[in-house]
Amino acid sequence: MSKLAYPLQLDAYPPLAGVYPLQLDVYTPPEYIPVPLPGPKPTYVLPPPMPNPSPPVNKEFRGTIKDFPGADPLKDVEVLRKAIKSKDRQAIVDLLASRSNKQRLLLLIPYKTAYGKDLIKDLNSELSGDFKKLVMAMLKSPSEFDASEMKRAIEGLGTDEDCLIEILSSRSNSEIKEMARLYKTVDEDGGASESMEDAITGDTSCNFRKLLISLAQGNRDESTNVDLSLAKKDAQALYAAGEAKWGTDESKFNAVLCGRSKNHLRAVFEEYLEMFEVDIEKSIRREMSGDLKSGMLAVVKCIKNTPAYFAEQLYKSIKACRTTLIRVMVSRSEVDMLDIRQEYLKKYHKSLAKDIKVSSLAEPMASVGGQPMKKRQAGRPKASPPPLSLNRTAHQGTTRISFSNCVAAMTKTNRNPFCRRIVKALMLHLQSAKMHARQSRCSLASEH
Ligand SMILES: [Ca+2]
Repeated sequence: MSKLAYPLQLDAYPPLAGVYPLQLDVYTPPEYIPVPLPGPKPTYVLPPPMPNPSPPVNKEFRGTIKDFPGADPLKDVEVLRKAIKSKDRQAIVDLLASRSNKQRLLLLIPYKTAYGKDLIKDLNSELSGDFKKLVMAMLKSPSEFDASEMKRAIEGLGTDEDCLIEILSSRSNSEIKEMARLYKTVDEDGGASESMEDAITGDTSCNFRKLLISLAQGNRDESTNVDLSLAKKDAQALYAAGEAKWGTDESKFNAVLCGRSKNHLRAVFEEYLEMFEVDIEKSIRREMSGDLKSGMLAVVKCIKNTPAYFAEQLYKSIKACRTTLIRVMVSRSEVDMLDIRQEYLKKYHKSLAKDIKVSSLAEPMASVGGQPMKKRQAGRPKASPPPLSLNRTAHQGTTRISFSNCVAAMTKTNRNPFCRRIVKALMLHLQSAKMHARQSRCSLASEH
């Protein structure tokens, strides 16, 4: 025993006959003889030089839903028509969730041409509940959907502040401007519609209103360069307007948080933390309250890390508010759903797809008429639901399954079903090969 103690004394081991010491010089590698390839020698052509040596780098696509390769609108509308007629909801899910927004919108005219009917109206009368809301959302362009969500948030019972905050703090200037343009035209009653700004003004108050109006201008500096000395000055100004002051100067926060570029603000937040040893989010929590606080926090979170903000929105809404769940899934599936999935896993140590699948199958906890929980508490006490016939409950059950399948599908990349079949076949093949290897190993072991 003592011989084997550290430091290891290698000579303490008895030499193995014929093995040690290794005689490396005995080994001679086989001579390498290049085998000439048949056919003429290939010629290499250098790729043409890039037209612009430094084009803006296109950020990699981080959504889950892409254009489905080779989708044929004429065939798609046929599938949809058949599915609507036979009430086959799964076929509707399979088709719509595997097409990009652009491809879905391209179905509207061929459907009308082929059947003389409006696809949206047909689906609207055929579907129900959250599934219907989801499908209706999927058949709007992103800006149209934003405008309709803003309209619902403002004109519905009470105000859905969370929706206003989410949309206005996360969209780009051009997206906000297009949404405001469409807001005026999106009017289901066909009457003249007021501007988005007037609607916000009429429905909100005080500093929260000022924050939303600032954001609704869609006028944020979108340059990418950062001026560090200005960042230091902004950080000092924010501290002076909040923590260092009796009360709070909210207008200073508005001016900086709604006007400056995102890159600049990231530098401001870093400077703020370094100079005053407190996170800007913590200062906002201490200085403000209510909707203003949640609004400012959303702006800061979106600037710091937009996918993380949406992961949090999903986590909060997954059980409580179907409207938010639908909005986030539809509006981010072609933007940054892959990043949102990662942030969700990082933050909550759970899979977003699994969480959505489980919770969307369950009875929604507080989604009544599309209003989040606090609206209902503020309003009349909830009337007890009318007794349901067995038939209706069963119908609601299948609708819920379709809803769940459809939202869950949006968390995954839409692959060609043909590719999926090949992968499945390969997996089966691998499994059987493994099983075969195991069996032969077992039989070998039993022989010995
Ligand atoms: Ca203060």
